[in-house]
Amino acid sequence: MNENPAYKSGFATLIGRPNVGKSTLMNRLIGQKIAITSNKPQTTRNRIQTVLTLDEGQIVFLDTPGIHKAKNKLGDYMVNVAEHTLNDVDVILWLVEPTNFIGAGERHIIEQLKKTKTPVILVINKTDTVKKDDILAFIDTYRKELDFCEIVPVSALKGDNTDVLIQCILKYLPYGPAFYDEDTITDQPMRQIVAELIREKALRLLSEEIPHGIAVTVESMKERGSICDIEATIICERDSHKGIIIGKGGQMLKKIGSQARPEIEDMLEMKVNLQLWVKVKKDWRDSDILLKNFGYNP
Ligand code: GDP
Ligand code: K
Ligand code: MG
Repeated sequence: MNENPAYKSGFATLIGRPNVGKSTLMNRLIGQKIAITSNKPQTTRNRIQTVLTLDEGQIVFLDTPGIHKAKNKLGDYMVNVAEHTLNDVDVILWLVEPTNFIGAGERHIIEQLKKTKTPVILVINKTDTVKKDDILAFIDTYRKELDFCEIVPVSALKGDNTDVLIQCILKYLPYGPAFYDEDTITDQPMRQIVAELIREKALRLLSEEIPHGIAVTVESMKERGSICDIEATIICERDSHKGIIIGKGGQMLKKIGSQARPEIEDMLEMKVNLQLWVKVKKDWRDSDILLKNFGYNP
């Protein structure tokens, strides 16, 4: 495919407020679940890179943590990653909710986008939740705020119009050979994906009492014949949280494990024996050393 002079390759980043559907869209575009999703903001902490290889070209997607005002060192790191990415990519996909309301979060993003020369595609997501006729008004509202190279309404959840979005992205990529082998889907280490899948289940199952204060580390992954033994630890900030994560008679921890296991099995294509532990590490979100430990390289 690299012989083809019309072949294109480049980088696209997904930005937008927390919960707008960035990870869902990226998973949809590459046709596989790599980035975890949940209805809690700040689900995505690291920069996740995924690859879509087509006959016409190769798109490398960067799913960034949200651009927002930071509250602690982890937040700081997440914001920096997102803002630095804007000038380094070929095209920016700005995802927004299907609404006429432009709030402080959107204003902050508009300010960042005004500073970059990178073309911006406005992606109006979640169109499955609104009437078709209303979408034109949303387009008009946003068009007044910034010069977009394209405006594409989609439903990441249903997959509506995402093929059109892919064609739009390709337009803005430079000609050139593929960066990655055509089988590559992500540069995330396997352990990190496993950790993220567990974190996703924990986020979804635990009540609001434990908002973002958990991390997951995978201590070991060992193949034993046709089974993979995995040991992982959920780290939380308080003793009281530890109790909630474990649950009565260990029920919550069991539930997290039994929801994460089939997805890990799907990804590894083998049976998994998952052992989960819970540990308390106070204030890990403000410690550089602990952040590094969890793979967030500040
Ligand atoms: P992120 O924080 O921007 O990465 O957002 P996520 O991808 O984690 O999605 C946040 C929530 O919005 C999840 O509950 C998704 O299922 C939901 N969501 C994402 N895209 C769509 C969509 O197109 N339609 C609907 N109805 N829900 C969506
Ligand atoms: K989310
Ligand atoms: Mg996300």
